[in-house]
Amino acid sequence: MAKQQITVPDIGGAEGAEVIELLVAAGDQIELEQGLLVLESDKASMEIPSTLAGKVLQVLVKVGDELSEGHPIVVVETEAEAEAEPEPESSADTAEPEGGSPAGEAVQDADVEPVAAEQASSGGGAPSEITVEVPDIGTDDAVDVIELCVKPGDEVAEGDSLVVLESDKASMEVPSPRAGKVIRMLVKEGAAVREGDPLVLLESARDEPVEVSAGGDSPAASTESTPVDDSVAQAPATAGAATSQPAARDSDDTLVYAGPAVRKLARELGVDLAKVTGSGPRERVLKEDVQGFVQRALSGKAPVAAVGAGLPTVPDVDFSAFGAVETVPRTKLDKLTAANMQRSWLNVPHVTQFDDADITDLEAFRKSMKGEAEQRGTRLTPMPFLLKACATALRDNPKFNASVTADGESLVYKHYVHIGMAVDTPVGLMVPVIRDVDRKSIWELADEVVELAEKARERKLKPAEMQGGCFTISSLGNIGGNGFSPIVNTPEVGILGVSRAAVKPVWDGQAFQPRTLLPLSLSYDHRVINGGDAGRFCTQLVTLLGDIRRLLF
Ligand code: CAO
Repeated sequence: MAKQQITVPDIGGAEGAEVIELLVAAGDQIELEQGLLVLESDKASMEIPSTLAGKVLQVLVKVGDELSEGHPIVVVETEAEAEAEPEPESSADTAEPEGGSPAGEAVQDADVEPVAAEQASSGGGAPSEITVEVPDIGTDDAVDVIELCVKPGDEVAEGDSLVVLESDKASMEVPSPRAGKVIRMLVKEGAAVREGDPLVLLESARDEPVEVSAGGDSPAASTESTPVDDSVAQAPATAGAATSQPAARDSDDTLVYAGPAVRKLARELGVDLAKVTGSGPRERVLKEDVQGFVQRALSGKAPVAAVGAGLPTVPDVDFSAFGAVETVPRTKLDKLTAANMQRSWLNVPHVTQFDDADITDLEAFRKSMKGEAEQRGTRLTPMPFLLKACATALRDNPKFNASVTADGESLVYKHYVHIGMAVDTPVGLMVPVIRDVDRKSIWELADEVVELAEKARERKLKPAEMQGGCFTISSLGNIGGNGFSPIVNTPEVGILGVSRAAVKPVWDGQAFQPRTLLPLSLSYDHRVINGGDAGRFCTQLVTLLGDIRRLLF
């Protein structure tokens, strides 16, 4: 038997993805690939599969925690023999409090091996002295010691906060790398320290090499914050490792506690943080607070001036006055999609151009290839052809493959053609991005359409798989409708809406012919694209889809 720890895998650079659902509990037997928990970031929700089979000894996180790559999730007892030393007295069960640890804390129990990490190689047993130093704090500048959380003689558990440091950008707690006893404090409150400076002399229970900064990210790297709070700092169950809590002045010179990611979100949404009530400890503003503020503003419950000056508010109606109602909280993804739509709608002057493509020949060809598609284990819908046609039109009409800089001064032309595909999922709209569409074959695109749509519906998309799009296709073809005007997925400047193809009579000069027509609606950002550009783009699409041999050129 061996105890092993499973950590958050590469989630495409997402920081502070929130645990929205735990799928296992202590005592559960789990299989390889079995879902452990569901994480939700700004862009996606994703199920994190187990990389081990065995029995769950401990779940180290809880719903609401915000995790990044490398954060420990569960401790699993596996059948395999442990390569590390025999189990010492202090097991994971005693070293870690019940209820798990919050985001930012890396649980480093010596006898629990992170799955991806190398096996420990210590002899263990003998007490030793450790000098805990200032870890990588993401800056060469000195930072202040603003709080000493322990004193000589204190017993500390691994992960307990020893001191709190503060720079002009963030504050961070320095965790104890090991359980032990404080022998001496090597700094005073108010001292200025740099990376590597000694902070605390500890007597550790065991003689092992110690990675002092093992607990967490540097404040510079951390995008989510954990409070610097006495109770939090002292309690191993909730102590953050290297966490940041920038307290910066916002408008009106109000001191606002919020992490960098929260500030970024607030900037993007045009929210004045000083007007947001923080629900975190010490009234720290969380992402949810900003999102809630925007939601309330959009529904008329908060001062709209904060998100869109001069907009009249939509009144809050008590629908229960008219009959039975049920109020269901929206998912985070749902609310973010709403905020993004609103942002695009408010910022981008939209125009939509409509046309029909005659896909009679395309459909005949596509249907003739269905058997071959099946043999290849894929599905050939109109989507791969639409992607290919759009890629050609994007190459030939580079303004559609551009974005406008935030100051409106320049256009950024992209020399790659990555196209997003809107996917309708039970939890909301997701837009995975197919990369280098112009360089892929129809079969390759067909495979990717199937794979990405499936991943989206199973909530397995990584944030990286939804980034970098130049243009989006939103196909409601399998659902129905004659046409719709999609909202541009900013900072992209164009989006193609595709409705249901239907056989219609088309006059050929002598008689009506039954032709399969595919309704297209191209919405574009009129700050960047002129009607003429859009007309040319749309006409080229219609021509390409009308005769797909042209896609060969
Ligand atoms: N006209 C008629 N039939 C169409 C069609 C169209 N425009 N587009 C697809 N179909 C057919 C397909 O050919 C397929 O039938 P066959 O198996 O007989 O060939 C069937 O409809 C189902 O296709 P599909 O939807 O499974 O696959 P797709 O590649 O066409 O689309 C995807 C994939 C992920 C884009 C789609 O499933 C989806 O989720 N669409 C919704 C997008 C959305 O929500 N947009 C709104 C965003 S704004 O709120």
